[in-house]
Amino acid sequence: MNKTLSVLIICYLFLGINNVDAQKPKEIKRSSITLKHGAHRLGKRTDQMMETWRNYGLGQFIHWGIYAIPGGQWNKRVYPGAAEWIRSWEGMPKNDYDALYKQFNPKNFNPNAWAKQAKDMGANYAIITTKHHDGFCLWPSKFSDYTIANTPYEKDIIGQLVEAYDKQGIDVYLYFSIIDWNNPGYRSSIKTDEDRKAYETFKTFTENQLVELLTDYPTIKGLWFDGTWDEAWKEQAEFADSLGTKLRTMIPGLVIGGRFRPDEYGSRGFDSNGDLIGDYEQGWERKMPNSIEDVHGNDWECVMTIPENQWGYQSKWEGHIKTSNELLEMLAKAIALDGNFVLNFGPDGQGNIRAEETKIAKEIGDWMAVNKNAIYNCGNVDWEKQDWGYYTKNRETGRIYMIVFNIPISNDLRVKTSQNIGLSNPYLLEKPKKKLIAKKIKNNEFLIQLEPSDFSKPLVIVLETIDNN
Ligand code: H79
Repeated sequence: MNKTLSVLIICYLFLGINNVDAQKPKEIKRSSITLKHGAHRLGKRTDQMMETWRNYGLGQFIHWGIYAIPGGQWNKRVYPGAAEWIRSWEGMPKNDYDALYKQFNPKNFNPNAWAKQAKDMGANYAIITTKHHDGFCLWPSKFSDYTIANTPYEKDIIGQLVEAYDKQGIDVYLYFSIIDWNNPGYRSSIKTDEDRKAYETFKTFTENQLVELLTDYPTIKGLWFDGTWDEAWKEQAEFADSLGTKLRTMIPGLVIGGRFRPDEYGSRGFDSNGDLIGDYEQGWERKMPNSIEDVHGNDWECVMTIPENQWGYQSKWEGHIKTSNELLEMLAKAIALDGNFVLNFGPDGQGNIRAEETKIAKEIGDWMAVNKNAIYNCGNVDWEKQDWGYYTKNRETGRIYMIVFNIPISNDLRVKTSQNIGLSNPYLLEKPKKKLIAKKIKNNEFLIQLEPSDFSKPLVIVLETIDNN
């Protein structure tokens, strides 16, 4: 055999192996590098707690802290970034920011009203900031003076919120920023021995605070980590891994996303073999996957803002403000791609949820009240996507829903089922008695005929399938 031919054959073999790799990425990739602090599990978690998480559908995010006081403005100038980042702006003197807590006294704070609003919107879980990058703690942490206990308000905000959401039957997840601009040991990168020493104290502090949160609020279901992109944190694979293990022992079933810990090469989210670290993919922040291939068979969650990029209270909302119909479309898409959708709210410095947010919550809630069956406990259908919207499928009953956002001028909605799956009796979820016609036009292809009508809200059609296999 000449040299060129053997090179070709070797290349072919490699390509062959790579193709197998593409179909079964995990098993093959697994053996590529041995990692001590990479993924500890391949594939989805199958326990009850994670089943519950998977079926939430819709969640509410709350960003609250002392950044709500300036509300994205200082000395009549508007900070162009995200309001919760205002401390990092040259227009905001650090001393002024760091003194804000002395005036934090949210007179209108009503935890039951927030929880009720989440419930009425149809949220099954809530993610609540305990501490953002500024380091200010909404709970009376023993390990810091920069907490709610030292504000004029004094009372524990997190405790009240956990109680209120628990009462509404909404599962609570605590947001925790690893970045902490207030802690003297915090470093974004470690350059000197002194930095290393300081960072050791910061690690102990971080561990203490997390243990404290799980001890004080034992009903919470998970932790939502943020601010883990620092070089300093990316070097803490061993520490973060053992801390994660410890936290998971404190609350069995605890859900922690892929953003928490790096592997020993500093890879976050996915380890150096490409396997998901943690319980679900946490990278979908203000963006969404486009197809089921983009989520690689993992659990995932999208967290979304109503304006382009404001999480904490920004008194001057600028740019495009999403409508409830746009947000419902994102929700439907998330469910159709096997994820959850979490919508953010940023209450003001007095504890009020702004009117625009309340309006959107109400509009989503009104739609959910009628159509929640197409969202809760639902996931992906492997039928060809059509332009009218999204299919979802109840994981227990197998019932398929069409969530329709675009009605063609013909009023006919095309449905292409999988092999030998027929349709009978489609009906509108909001009017179950009114049957629609599914006209068979080919094998596995139907047109669902709507009557010309003005729909102002996304429409849900329930499909009953007939398995002719
Ligand atoms: O809490 C909300 C945001 O404040 C927070 N996550 C949501 C849930 C968030 N902080 N930053 N980001 C989201 C975007 C990250 C920006 C980064 Fe960078 C770009 C991180 C690293 C490069 C900004 C610029 C921070 C460091 C340099």
